[in-house]
Amino acid sequence: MPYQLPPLPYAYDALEPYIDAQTMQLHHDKHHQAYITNLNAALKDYPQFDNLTIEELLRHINDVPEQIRTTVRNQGGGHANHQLFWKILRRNEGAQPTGALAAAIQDNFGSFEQFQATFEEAGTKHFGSGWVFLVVNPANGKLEVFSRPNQDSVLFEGKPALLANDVWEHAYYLKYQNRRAEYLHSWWNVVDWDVVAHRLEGIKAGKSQL
Ligand code: MN3
Repeated sequence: MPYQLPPLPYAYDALEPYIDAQTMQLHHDKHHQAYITNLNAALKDYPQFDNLTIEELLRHINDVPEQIRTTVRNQGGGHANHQLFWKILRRNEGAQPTGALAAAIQDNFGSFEQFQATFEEAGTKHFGSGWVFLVVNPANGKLEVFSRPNQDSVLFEGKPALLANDVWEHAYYLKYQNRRAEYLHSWWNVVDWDVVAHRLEGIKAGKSQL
């Protein structure tokens, strides 16, 4: 099978108390696995895509045959979004961005606090399931915050993500129930700013974006 679930790079309880262990276990082992299983099933009879990374596949979503394009879009987007999500999480003990990342956030949003407010608002106001992203717009190098529905990937629009938060109910409902805004606010405690800073360097250097 071309795509496999990467192991979670830390224990299920590593993000407690902000994200609970049961949510992490279900989210990684069941939800993320399901996107991969369904993606592989959709691609089973299309060996021409066997050697593509998930990033290459999504960047060229319009080359995928129409019969399976919607499935690849949803399930492949789900795989890519979750792969990014696990990578940028770590209990940060109140740390904030530093260096070039902090400067870029300040330049684009005025302050770290304003950036956080913009990101939380995008997540709170997003109707239904989806994701909130912080991306680099390759056209002008500016940082942008926006939400996208379902499992849409920012790779479809060629905008590499610095970070992303999952606002599907499966990401927070066990602990936060209907309180999505509280989840979004609490989530800042588990963003690994070192990884995000490293991603910004990589994006500027034109490296892989997943
Ligand atoms: Mn999810």
